[in-house]
Amino acid sequence: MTDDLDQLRAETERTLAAAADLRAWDAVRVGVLGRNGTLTALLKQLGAVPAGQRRERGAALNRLKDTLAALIEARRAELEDAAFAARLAAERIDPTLPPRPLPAGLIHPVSRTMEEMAAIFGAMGFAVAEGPDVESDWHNFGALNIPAHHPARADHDTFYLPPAAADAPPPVLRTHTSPVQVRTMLHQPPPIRVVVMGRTYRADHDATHSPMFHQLEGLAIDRDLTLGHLKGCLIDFLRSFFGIANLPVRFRSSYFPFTEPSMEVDIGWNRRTGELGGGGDWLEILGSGMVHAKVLANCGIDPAVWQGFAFGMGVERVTMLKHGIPDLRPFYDSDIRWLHHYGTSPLLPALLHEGV
Ligand code: 2NL
Repeated sequence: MTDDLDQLRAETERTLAAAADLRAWDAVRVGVLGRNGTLTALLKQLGAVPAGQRRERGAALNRLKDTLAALIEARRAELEDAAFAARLAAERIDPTLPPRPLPAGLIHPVSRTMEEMAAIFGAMGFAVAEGPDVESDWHNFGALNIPAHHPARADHDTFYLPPAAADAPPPVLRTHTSPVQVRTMLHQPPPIRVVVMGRTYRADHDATHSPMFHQLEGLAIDRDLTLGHLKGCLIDFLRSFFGIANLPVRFRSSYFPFTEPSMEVDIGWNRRTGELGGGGDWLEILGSGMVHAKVLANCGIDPAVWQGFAFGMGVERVTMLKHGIPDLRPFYDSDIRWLHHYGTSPLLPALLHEGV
């Protein structure tokens, strides 16, 4: 009389084994133990069993129910394990693979030069100052002893901007970084030692001039500074910047409206090979001088007590000389091939060009 129970057990084992996923498994579970399940139906029929057999039949059905529940639960664990194993296999990663190369950014040669300049002058005690690109006529020219109609104005090819009022002098794009030194003198009592690096603008565009370029200027003011301090400072800077310990440096008398006396500075090179050093030729590299007494007075500094020196140079120009870059124009072309050639990695230099 237990044939039908053995049969149900065998049938359940077969359908469980055939259930390939948890969906099929659940259908089997409901089909056996659910409200309309096969085992549930047998339990419901228990009342119709003759009284003499009911007890034994009931006990057998309960044992079968426990057995089937255990089989069903075991199959579920099996299917879950299989599903997890399949997921692990599908999502397997190989941690030994090399990383995909990331596109690495590069430092522009102008930025690199300015960082080096800040480091060299920083070691000599100069702070770095910054100021606006749009300046008043007075900060850019007037304070620097370049009044309106002064011939030096013509050299500057100034970009004038719309004036604030009809009778006001138009603001300008700064033609040099000097207005930042002017602002420093106005706002900070001497002694002063600052360098200023940044964008400058002149309405001039050809193979060797860009309407936007970068300058470095320096200013030192103290009670007893002399031309000797100026010379020592600039010789040290040039030899350090170009990395040539015995680089010849020559000071040549010149004229700027904002310095007196004024000197242009030349370094030694070989005109034929372009190599810097003792090549017998001279190359003009920067302008300098003792700050004009009128400029000090314009900026609220008493020229009877304080004096100092100042200098200026073009950042692109010294960068081209240092790294043998032949053409100015690609500096602003944003051509990634040029940057890969002349730029520097912000990461380990050894990893440059390795795509890391
Ligand atoms: C050059 C020449 C120079 C200065 C810049 C300066 C600034 C102040 C006062 C006095 Cl606030 N001088 N700057 C002085 C001499 C030369 O630059 O050839 N630049 C590219």
